[in-house]
Amino acid sequence: MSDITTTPRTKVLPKTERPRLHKVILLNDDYTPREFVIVVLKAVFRMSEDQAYRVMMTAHRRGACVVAVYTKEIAETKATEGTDAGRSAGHPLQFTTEPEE
Ligand code: TYC
Repeated sequence: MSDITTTPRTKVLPKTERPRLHKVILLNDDYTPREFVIVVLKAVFRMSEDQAYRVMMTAHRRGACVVAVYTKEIAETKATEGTDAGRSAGHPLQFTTEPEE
């Protein structure tokens, strides 16, 4: 008779949830020049002229436009950078963030 005992090994696979993504939203206002909004979108969000123009015009026409989605921390940093760029130039340009559904 063999005296080998086996220990059952259960492999616990941790279920890691993906971090919720957050949207950065560009808000329209009546004062910031269109060209300035495009410059900020290109600089902060690495958009092409074309993409930046479309996003700016969508915000201009509809009041707001989703610019991009990131993890919470990055979304908040980018929104602050964009808003600060406007403030530094004397414009009321605003970016906000909100969690994705
Ligand atoms: N509405 C501004 C204007 O007519 C341009 C503008 C567009 C400002 C989008 C902000 O998010 C914005 N000068």
